[in-house]
Amino acid sequence: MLKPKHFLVVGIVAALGITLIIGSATASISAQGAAVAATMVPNASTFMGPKGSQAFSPNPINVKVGGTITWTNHDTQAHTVVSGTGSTDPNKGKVFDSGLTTLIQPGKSFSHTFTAAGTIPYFCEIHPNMVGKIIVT
Ligand SMILES: [Cu+2]
Repeated sequence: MLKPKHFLVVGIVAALGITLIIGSATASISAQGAAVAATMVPNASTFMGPKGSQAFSPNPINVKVGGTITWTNHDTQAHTVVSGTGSTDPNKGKVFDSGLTTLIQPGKSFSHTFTAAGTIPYFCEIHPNMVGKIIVT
């Protein structure tokens, strides 16, 4: 027969065990990172000047470190997404580049996982008027 003191010890051990299980499950979820959806909007390539910042939606895109953005092309034309401020940016493509040989066709998507905090400008290499910004926190 267990004394009340023993029940207390068993209870504390069980509570610690449950806390550890919940804690490790939470850690594995955050390690996988959040999925963030974005799009190339319909007629995106015709958005010139200031309106070019509406070609990608949402803009800016907010994502946590370890999170993944998936851009889906809702336009009828193929696009790309490449990090940088424009075609002449020496850092163009340093963070990500969907590529000019593997265009993101209408209805298709491209994903990138962000591993460091920062603000990253990006654009479409076919239509440099299409610009956006990613904020990784
Ligand atoms: Cu484009």
